[in-house]
Amino acid sequence: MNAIEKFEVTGMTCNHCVMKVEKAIKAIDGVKSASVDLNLKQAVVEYDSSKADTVKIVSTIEKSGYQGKKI
Ligand code: 9UX
Repeated sequence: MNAIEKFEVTGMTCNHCVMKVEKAIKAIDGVKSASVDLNLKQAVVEYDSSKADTVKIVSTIEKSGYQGKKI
């Protein structure tokens, strides 16, 4: 099934941070799109819920060096 979820992403201070997080999320199998906003501290991710899940997305944000939380 298609899923769209929002995540709070804290710790990003510049647009290069944004690109790092977006690239990491987009590399997850099943992710169709990822849009990260620096000012809103938010990531909106569209994914196939049979392949990816919110835990995987949060752990990927954390591995990129930031703090992620499903909202
Ligand atoms: Mo910008 Mo972000 O120089 O980890 S890339 S602060």
